[in-house]
Amino acid sequence: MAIRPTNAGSQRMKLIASLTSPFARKVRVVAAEKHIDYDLVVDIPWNEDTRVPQYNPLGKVPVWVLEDGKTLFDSRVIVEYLDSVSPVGHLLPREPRPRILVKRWEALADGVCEAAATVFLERKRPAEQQSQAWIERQLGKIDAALEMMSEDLGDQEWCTGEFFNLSDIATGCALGYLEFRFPEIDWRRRHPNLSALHERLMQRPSFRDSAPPPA
Ligand code: GSF
Repeated sequence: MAIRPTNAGSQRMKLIASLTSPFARKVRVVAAEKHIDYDLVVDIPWNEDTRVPQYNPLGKVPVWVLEDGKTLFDSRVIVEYLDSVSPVGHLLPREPRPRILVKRWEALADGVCEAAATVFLERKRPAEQQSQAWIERQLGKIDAALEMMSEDLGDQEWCTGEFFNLSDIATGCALGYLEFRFPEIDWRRRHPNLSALHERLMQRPSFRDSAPPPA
């Protein structure tokens, strides 16, 4: 995998991503676990010179560019595609109920990332424009979601039981994002089982290699 500037042309598949996006990290972990080769194009969608809107009209990363130039977004669509094109280590079960339970975990974990990113952005606004009530509302979602994750994980090794899958990847990316942006949220002490899950995940090269860069 090579990190290339945004203007590199290539027939190889590309992932357009920022290195801090938890949604992009989910895609990077999935691609690594599935041994899918691609070029990583780092593009920060908030920068003036971003080219993300040329690939995704919503202006958000991650975007996956296929060999023929077709673009895929958002992260849930991308990871489902990557899982379906490579037979290596399925990350989504085939059976409807187990499959939808994994996607439910993913929705919960992505929801934590959305709420956390909302708080992060709100806090970057001028102090007098920030809404404390809005911030509290989002932090409440994060707390409630962590509570549910911890309860559903229980004393299992992985989120849905004995097999590692997309539910663990999505959850690990959400926990990693909280650790990165909100070190003051004490989820490790409140939910030791989530902390242990995160430690287990960080032993995997896919997680270690995609950790957010030091701030
Ligand atoms: C969320 C992507 C997103 O919010 C997904 O891919 O799963 N549902 C989408 N990306 C953010 C960066 S981050 O918070 O990960 C983004 O690109 N924001 C730019 C913007 O203009 O909103």
